[in-house]
Amino acid sequence: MGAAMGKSSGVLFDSLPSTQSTLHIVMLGLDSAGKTTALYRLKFDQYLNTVPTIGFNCEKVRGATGKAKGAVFLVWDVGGQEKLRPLWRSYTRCTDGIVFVVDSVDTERMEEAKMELLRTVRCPDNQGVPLLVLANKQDLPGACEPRELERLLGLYEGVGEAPKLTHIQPACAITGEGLQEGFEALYDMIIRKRKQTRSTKKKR
Ligand SMILES: Nc1nc2c(ncn2[C@@H]2O[C@H](COP(=O)(O)OP(=O)(O)OP(=O)(O)O)[C@@H](O)[C@H]2O)c(=O)[nH]1
Ligand SMILES: [Mg+2]
Repeated sequence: MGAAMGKSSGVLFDSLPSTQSTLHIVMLGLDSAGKTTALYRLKFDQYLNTVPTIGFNCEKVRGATGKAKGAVFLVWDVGGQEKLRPLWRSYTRCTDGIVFVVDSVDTERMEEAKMELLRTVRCPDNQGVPLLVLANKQDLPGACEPRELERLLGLYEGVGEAPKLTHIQPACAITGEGLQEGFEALYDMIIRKRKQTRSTKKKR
């Protein structure tokens, strides 16, 4: 997060083609969930030590797998400490997708994570915005499985017949396992949502 990182990201920014539209992604979640670790793993393909984020980090990240290969994501990683959470709303305005990172071993704060997630998805600005839940820290013993997390976070509560634009992905931000898969799923949801929006517009 030091000056060196700012410099190198500047170089990478310049090398991206301008022809492809960039997808805006906001990464949220309680403090210490692993957001910044995930961002740097995706960006630099290595583990980088982090400090708690005050404010935000922002990096351009490229999709590497499946249909998302070559897609460009502008990822905003926002600090998750309680005092910073009121700021989340200003980042989710006009975003293409939300990534909510959960520490899968932090069962004590799962209810708190659920509350913040609900607050986020219920925000009028975020209605229908594709959501990727990263079930992070799967490398640790006792990590909650995605199925269990789905239940604890109430992911599909109140969802009727229609499949919600939500995906849960087990991950380990330290090794990078699951991160690209997660972004691929998010990319798919964003494309699906765009198609839906286009066809409803046509019907009008
Ligand atoms: N074992 C394990 N530790 C992880 C993983 N991801 C992150 N961590 C550790 O969790 C701690 C917090 O990680 P950060 O990426 O700084 O968390 P954050 O979500 O950005 O936190 P804030 O910036 O305060 O919102 C660090 O010590 C990371 O090394 C993971 O997948 N497995
Ligand atoms: Mg951080």
